[in-house]
Amino acid sequence: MTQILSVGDRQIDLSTPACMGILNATPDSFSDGALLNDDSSKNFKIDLDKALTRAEAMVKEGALFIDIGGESTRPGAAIVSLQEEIDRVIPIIEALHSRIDVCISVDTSKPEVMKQAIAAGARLINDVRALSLDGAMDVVKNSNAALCVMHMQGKPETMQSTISYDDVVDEVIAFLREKVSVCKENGISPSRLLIDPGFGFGKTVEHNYRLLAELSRFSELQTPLLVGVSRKSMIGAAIDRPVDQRLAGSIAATAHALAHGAKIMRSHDVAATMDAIRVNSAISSARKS
Ligand code: 9MG
Repeated sequence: MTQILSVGDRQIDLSTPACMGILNATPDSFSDGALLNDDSSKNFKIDLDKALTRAEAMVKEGALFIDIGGESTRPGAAIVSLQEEIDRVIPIIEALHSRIDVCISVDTSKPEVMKQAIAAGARLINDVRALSLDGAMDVVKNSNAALCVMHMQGKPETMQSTISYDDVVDEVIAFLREKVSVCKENGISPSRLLIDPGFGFGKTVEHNYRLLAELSRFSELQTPLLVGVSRKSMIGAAIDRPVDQRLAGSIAATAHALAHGAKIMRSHDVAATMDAIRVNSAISSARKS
């Protein structure tokens, strides 16, 4: 499998796994309240300086990617209008692009946001809806941005209420295989693709742990694997701790994911995730060939 990911005009070598730092420009994200300049979500307005300071700190800690999102995809989160999402993410992308040399990822499903984000400097489209909105495929195929294709059963509004699988691992792999194939048919080079099982998206805790336990099976898709488990409820369920006390649990899951093929870890806690990546690399290098 190729370990090189084409991200715009950059070639990223994923033979050593990388960290994607999370920058949520939403009022209801996992503990990102520091980006608000008003403590009521009704008057939510992003503080650009705080967003840039946080992004710069994550890059200093070792993040190769910064994933910027303006729409919360947590179960039951409010729907965000196109203009609202643009107002939340585009100024951050523009400012970050002009200040730091980092791969900017945009977490969006809306084609117009994708288009404006790419024009502003984003080079990776992280679409939890896997290009299912009309026009999304065209935007990606007419760019040189990389694409993360994620599995989700249902929609964020309802995904945790109607969950059903015969075999979650088989079904998630089949879904991703089909999406990768459609992307290739549309002319998107495999070197631009990442796949992601979508932990927490239309899955019970048991489904999430089954996917994690069998993560190495995703290598059959021959496409680099992105994993996001940071602070998620599957971690909380195993350790019975609230979201602000899930670092150790998240790193335990990260270590397992890295040992079983993950190439990019999406995380709120970049420094600790980089430590896990470095220890994983030390173990990999020590293995007898
Ligand atoms: C936006 N977002 C939230 N969780 C995520 C995950 O696990 N993977 C990806 N690709 N995006 C996510």
